Amino acid sequence: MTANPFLDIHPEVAAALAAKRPVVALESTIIAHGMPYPNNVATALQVEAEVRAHGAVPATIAIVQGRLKVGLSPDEIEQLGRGGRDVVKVSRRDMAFIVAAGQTGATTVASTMLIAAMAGIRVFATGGIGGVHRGAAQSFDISADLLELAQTPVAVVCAGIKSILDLGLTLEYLETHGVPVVGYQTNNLPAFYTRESGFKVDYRLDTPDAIAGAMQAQWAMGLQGGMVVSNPIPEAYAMPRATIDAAIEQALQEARAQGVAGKQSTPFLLARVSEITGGNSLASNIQLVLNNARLAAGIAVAYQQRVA
Ligand code: PSU
Ligand code: MN
Repeated sequence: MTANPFLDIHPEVAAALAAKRPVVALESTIIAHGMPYPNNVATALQVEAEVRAHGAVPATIAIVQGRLKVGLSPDEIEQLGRGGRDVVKVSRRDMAFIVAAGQTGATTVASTMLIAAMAGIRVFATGGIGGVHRGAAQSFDISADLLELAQTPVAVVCAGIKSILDLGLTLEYLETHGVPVVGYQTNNLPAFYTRESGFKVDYRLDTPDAIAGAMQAQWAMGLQGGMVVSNPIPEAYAMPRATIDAAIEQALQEARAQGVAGKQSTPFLLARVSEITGGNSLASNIQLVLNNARLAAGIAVAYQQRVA
């Protein structure tokens, strides 16, 4: 790989990568835009601890003063969390401009994957990925996360696809672009707060090593994209489908009424759903991210054993 003049890999992460030890990438839009302060900061630190407890080194990714940071200090996480919605949300198309201006930004799944791949990290844990929005036939609102999954070799562990999105269209889009959707110990596509969505995954795999085996095969034969690893929320934290569906309907209606579009649309919907459902959804959100961090660490460990 050619040296990237904008990449700053934290010494601990760099040492792990050099020694071929497992590393898990983590995103920062979930910190700045996905949860309220101070829960966002506490959760981000807990997620890092969970990755460590399961044998991998965490690398939380963001852009800080124009640098692509792979691995943040607790102070940097605090800044992103405190900044909240004032922090710029950076997807692939925004990266060059934020870097050139020396600004700070929170990275989405798309830009986190991209920066992880630049650093040589293959496994990434988050809460939910972006997708095809409801009404996309009119709005054309399709997350850049999906096209990143089509071209960047990182496995993204998530709790499925939040039903603010059109799950059926998201699956069709992923299929078109050659992105596999794996279910961890399930045939059902989870929908973030719920363990089932009514849709199926493409492949059920029951162990971290089986997932690592698919990753190894995909990349060893030169296929370029990533994969979605969907991990259902633990039963004890799953939410009643009706509660979530009602909140999502209300949030979608408000978004339409206010003409919310473009990059504002996902953060608006996420914030409104969490405000409408209150503390319950926050607790669920935190638990599913921790659950994904554990699985991602297990996959990273298994993958490194295979490629070592
Ligand atoms: N979905 C969630 N929680 C999130 C996001 C999506 O359930 O925090 C964030 C992720 O950072 C994701 C981004 O990459 O929103 C997608 O935004 P957009 O739809 O504008 O691409
Ligand atoms: Mn969008």
